[in-house]
Amino acid sequence: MNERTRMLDKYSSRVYKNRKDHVIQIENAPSGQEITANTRTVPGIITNRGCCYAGCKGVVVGPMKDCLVITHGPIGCGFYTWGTRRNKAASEKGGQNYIPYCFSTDMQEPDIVFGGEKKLEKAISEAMEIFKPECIMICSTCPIGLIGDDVHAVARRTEEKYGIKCIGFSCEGYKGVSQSAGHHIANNGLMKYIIGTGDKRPKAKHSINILGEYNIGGDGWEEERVLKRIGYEIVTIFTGDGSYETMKNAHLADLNLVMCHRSINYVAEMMKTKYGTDWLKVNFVGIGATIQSLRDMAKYFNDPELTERTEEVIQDELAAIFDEVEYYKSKLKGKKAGVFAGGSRSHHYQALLRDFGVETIIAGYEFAHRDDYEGREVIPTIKEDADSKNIENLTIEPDPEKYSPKFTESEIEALRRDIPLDNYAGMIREMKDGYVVIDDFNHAETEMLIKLMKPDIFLSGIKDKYIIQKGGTPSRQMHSYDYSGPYAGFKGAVNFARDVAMAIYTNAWAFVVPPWKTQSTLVGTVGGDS
Ligand code: CFM
Ligand code: HCA
Repeated sequence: MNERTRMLDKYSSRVYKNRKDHVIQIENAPSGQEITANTRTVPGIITNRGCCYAGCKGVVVGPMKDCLVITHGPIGCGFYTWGTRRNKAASEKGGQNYIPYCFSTDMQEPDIVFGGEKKLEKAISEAMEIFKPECIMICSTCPIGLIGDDVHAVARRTEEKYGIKCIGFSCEGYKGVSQSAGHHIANNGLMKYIIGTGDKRPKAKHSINILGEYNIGGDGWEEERVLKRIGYEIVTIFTGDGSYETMKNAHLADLNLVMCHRSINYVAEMMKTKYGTDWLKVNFVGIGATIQSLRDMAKYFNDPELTERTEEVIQDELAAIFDEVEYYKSKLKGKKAGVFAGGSRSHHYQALLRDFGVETIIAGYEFAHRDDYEGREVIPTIKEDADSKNIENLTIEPDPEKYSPKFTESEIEALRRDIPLDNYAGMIREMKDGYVVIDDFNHAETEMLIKLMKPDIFLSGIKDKYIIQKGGTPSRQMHSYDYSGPYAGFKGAVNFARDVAMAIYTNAWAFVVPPWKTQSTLVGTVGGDS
């Protein structure tokens, strides 16, 4: 029995039937094994997944700093998405930055009974009075959909009354099966109402947008630092430290870089159709991966001066971190890791771990789709179920005035052979024989896999970090970085290696023996004798 079978063996036949297709153990690598993903979680199983509202508000639209995002719902939902994700944002001179705030209508029982639109309108008028934002976003939570408040009508009335941009998102938590539905709903809103409405052209010779970079722990700033050194102009970032003000002009950039494809591939595809903007898959997590991405970008622009500058910056950045990288390699080489995160990180971080000689023997996603595991080419074979049909798919046509592709179709074909243009590979094909890949992982499976496969470190999130750590395996949060970071780019790689080495070499919990292992904790008598 391999580890996968031993783990699944613990389940009742009903749960086994569901879970068996979500777990694979790699055979004949590089393997094209199929996995089941993006389907409903087994009720009560203690999944790590979040909801549609978390994906829309918490992940995609929340980080836009000059947008005042109101959570229409009970206070817990707003509170949950208030700062915990560590998407950093800096105030522009004279600009607005609402990231430190938490705006909510704080729906109470009478509002649920009698309707919450009035309360929402009152919240908007207070927001206008105090902050005067250029853009308000309204994000719906579960009860809003159930009672039928029309947030889109409120958004229209707000635009008429105050002459600002106001966008409603019907991202009720229960829509779809995870955060992923919320990503799609948010992408649709940005595409419909913001992208393409500005006219500020970039000044530099080569301009880009970064899609799917949320500036967690300052990752986006580290990427920007390197990209600016090379000479790129960044028009806008989707959406970490990003803004409504700059996103309006996104269609005027030369190229879209796609960092987290799971959360933003919809915008990338829609912009390609509407404006002819190409998208290139990049990964700035990992030293080797960052270098590869910078070189792919240079190939796309095919400008000798830019290529030369790219190489200069790479050499300079590598020299600056050389000693520390060598030191941490000596500490980490040969260690084994497990990585469980929501979407693309469980793939991206394998590259960074590999830089330091660490193999990822277990990897799982909370809510990825089959293409994230198996590669984008499987998309046409993915069957749509009722849950995915629930999410609107926009019909996009080329814009009669703004559609301006940079290359001809045959030039694109040639480029595609060389660089990941409108494509991303799946995680499965990069993993070796015997390694385990798991979809919509849960706490029981996490514990079982750790026992069976004994990784030296297990990288995961707040929901399971402490059970892992107290069980004696060091753990670092892959979502929030436990107050550390950045982990992206060259300098970030060193921060990551330091944190991982510290966790492995000071694994205090492994030295603690719980009392129930050495003495009986039962007090009382057996059989009624005293
Ligand atoms: Fe993309 Fe993200 Fe991720 Fe994600 Fe997330 Fe996140 Fe994540 Mo937490 S956008 S899919 S919905 S890389 S919030 S910044 S860390 S689960 S792996
Ligand atoms: C979310 C946000 C989250 C949660 C993190 C975690 C994040 O899914 O709603 O479980 O540790 O990155 O903040 O993914």
